[in-house]
Amino acid sequence: MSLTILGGNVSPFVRKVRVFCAEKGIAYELEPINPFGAPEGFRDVSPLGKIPVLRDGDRHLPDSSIICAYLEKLHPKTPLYPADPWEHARATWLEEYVDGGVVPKAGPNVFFPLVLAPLMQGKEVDDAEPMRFAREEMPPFYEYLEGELGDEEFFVGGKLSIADIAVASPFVNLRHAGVAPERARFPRLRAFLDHMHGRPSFKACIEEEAPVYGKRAALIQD
Ligand SMILES: N[C@@H](CCC(=O)N[C@@H](CS)C(=O)NCC(=O)O)C(=O)O
Repeated sequence: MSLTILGGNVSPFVRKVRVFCAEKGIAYELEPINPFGAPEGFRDVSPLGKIPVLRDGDRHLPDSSIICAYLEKLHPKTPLYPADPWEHARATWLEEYVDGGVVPKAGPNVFFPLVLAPLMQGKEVDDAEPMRFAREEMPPFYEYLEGELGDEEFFVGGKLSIADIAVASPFVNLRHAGVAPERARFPRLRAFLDHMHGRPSFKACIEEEAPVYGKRAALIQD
């Protein structure tokens, strides 16, 4: 059955599903949908009006976390959820921490004003407040993630899981905005992000998005 992901490529939730598919070797098509100007009838397939939505044949499934969990069952090869119950719970908690905690702060306060607003309005915006937010309000999230990662290469169970993909995805949006956790203060998280964003799964997304959204990435300092 053919799979289609409905959603715009710069959404961290859409990217999470795309990277998940790439890591598992699942083929899909991307059907661009802007949730803020969605076609009529979009709420029939996405009752909350959000992206992504997965189309599997003639059925539709919303929500990146639900979609990834479904795809894991559908394609159990190359598992991306830990088998151990505690590790599974920890991986899905980290996914929720980022989806429900980091993205709602970083999206509207950093990524939107620095990247999307200028594109939509066609003019430069004052970056003082979004950069203050990034400097002062984001580090508690980095601190928690740095602690959870510890000295490991991956967040859970010593191998790639949904936790790593979920954590790394919104940091692509921050990167587009010219923001990254300070390397001296968060060395392990920063090394993790370098490694994740260099994987072919993330790299393909970043290279696709960068020409439109990534102009500020060069501003990132260590
Ligand atoms: N929990 C959802 C969140 C999806 C979400 O918030 N997507 C944003 C785009 S990044 C959206 O569609 N926003 C439109 C809206 O809130 O109306 C998921 O994991 O898929």
